Amino acid sequence: MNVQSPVMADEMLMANAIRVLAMDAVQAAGSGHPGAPMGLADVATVLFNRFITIDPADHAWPDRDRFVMSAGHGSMLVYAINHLLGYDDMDTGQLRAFRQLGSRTAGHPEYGHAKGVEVTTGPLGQGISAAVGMALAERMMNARFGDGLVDHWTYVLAGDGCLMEGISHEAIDFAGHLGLGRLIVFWDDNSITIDGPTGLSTSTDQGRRFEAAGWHVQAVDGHDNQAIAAAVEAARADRRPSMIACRTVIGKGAPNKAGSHKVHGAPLGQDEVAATRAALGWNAAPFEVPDQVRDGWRQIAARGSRARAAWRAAKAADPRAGAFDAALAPPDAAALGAAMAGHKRRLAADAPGVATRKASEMALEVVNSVLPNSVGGSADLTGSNNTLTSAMRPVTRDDYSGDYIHYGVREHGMAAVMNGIALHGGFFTYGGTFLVFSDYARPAIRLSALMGLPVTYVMTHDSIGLGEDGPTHQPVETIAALRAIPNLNVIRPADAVETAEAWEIATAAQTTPNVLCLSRQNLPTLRRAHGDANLTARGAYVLVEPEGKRDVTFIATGSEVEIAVAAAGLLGAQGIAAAVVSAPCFELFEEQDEAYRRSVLGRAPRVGIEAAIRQGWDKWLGEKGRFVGMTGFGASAPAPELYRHFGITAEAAAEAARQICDVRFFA
Ligand SMILES: Cc1ncc(C[n+]2csc(CCOP(=O)(O)OP(=O)(O)O)c2C)c(N)n1
Ligand SMILES: [Mg+2]
Repeated sequence: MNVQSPVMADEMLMANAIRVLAMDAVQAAGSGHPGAPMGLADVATVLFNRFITIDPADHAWPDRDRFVMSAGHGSMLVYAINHLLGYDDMDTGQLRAFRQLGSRTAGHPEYGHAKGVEVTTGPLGQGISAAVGMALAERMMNARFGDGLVDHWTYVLAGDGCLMEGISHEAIDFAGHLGLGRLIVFWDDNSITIDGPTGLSTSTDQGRRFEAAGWHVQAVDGHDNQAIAAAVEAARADRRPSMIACRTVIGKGAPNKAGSHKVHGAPLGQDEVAATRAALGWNAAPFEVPDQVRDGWRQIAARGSRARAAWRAAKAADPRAGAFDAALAPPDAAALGAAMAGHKRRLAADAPGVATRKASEMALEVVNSVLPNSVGGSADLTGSNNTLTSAMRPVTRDDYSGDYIHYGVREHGMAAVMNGIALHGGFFTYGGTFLVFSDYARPAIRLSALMGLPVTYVMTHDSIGLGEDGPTHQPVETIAALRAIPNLNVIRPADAVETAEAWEIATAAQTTPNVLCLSRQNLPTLRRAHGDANLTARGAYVLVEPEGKRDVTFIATGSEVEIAVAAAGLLGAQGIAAAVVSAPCFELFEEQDEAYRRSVLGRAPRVGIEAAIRQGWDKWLGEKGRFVGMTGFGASAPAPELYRHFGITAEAAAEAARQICDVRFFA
């Protein structure tokens, strides 16, 4: 067809603006990925021009559509679009400073840097999976607040790489099962990845793969605007989640390099940039956009602005508006604090001897009774993680008003979906699995931390203390590995009181995810004197202070605090003054002022006790310090036997202390 409609003629220019801005920014930076933005420019232009509802003047407007560039290496697509739409934080200077220190235009889109970036992407597969969480959150909010307040779409651009990554299987499967019809994924079907043609490494029929998971699937020419638009219409009309396979040419517009893996991740070079300009008939200088083209994009923003005004008017008349705003606001810290203080008081009096996973369930009963928007779940270990509280109901494809998510055996998907729920807004979200399987979720946990999302991970069976399931299930290096992730609180409570405090920290979190490491085995309540103050929030505190000067200080976490207390008792009987420090969270302890840290750690030699590897402990132990813990994998046996076998006992800890403290004693 040679005759083009005016819409399509305008759209061609609008798309070419993306192409040129992307190629010029990559050229200026001397690195980056021009191929995907150039190949996806037509799909993105049709999507924005005809469908997407967003308002750059209020980027966080709750009922906006969500746009996720899952193929994060194509970040310039997002920055170019946001520049063209008129986001006030995406001026030409930002495009010129692409990939430079201090710019908002990071190599991969980073949540919180630039407005309109809904999620940090770059690790392939994370975007599409977080988008599933966004689409689920949309339906869950819709079930609570109705079409007048919540009625939006989640659109995803995903590449071959996103669909090859294992996490995409979990997310696609889960979205199909839950019937998330508000989710539309465009697959950038360009048959190219970094190494070359996709035929080097995959033969999957992606359409049939999505269909098998219950999706609506279409295939179009990704440079045929009418076909793309018709496919989006059909996708929106279908009740299932939709995948539109868009056959595209990577680097489309570059006359010599398009269609080759050479445009995936390198500047086109001056000659090819010039040739592309000529081929596209684009005369504007780098980073200049003709007014006519800019106007086309600004009309999209104007449409979004009108939609937002209409939404605000509808909201003003909606009786649920107050509850809606409350759901989006941080949890009511005062109400939670009061409820948790009451809970702690009862615990101190009752002194239950329960596993911290059980104590977690008890604390969650309090949390979930106070927070109307708490949403829990587990990766098929509900009865082990104790994540389901009494009033919770499952979320299903027929009823999104529930608040408990059966994530299935999908740890990685669960973590990414929780990120998406948190990003969407409206819920306090937590999910559980065995601590050792946090490795299966680690890339998404890392993104929770990088994005600063207040997601809570309920990780039970946190050591050899789980016993008979053996070394496959017993974390030894896992806690150290989690502590290595910046901006992540790893909290390992010692008893029911600390567990309650851990939940108080998790619910109050705004920009830090929390991992709760919880025991399978029963533990005594060690904090018997009630105080409202949250001692766990200080990271570490003195649980037992001997009379007079300390000869030695035990520092322990979780289930090993009980052992430390017993060891201190053994030493006390021999006239050695031992203090016990409970250290549920290294990260929070590090944040305390030096005077507090010194007062807790003291001057006496120290012995650390944790049924895990030593890595990460030395900073607390000092030069003379000893460590009682694991040096290799565990074994399959009853837990008490394992503790004896691996020498993590009160006797061993007392012996380690005797070896380093200066007290002379006569046996
Ligand atoms: C988890 C992960 N593994 C590897 C990479 C490195 N990487 C970036 S892009 C890419 C190839 C992606 O191919 P595709 O999605 O088809 O993008 P296209 O080349 O078509 O732009 C790879 C391997 C990554 N970003 N994330
Ligand atoms: Mg590709």
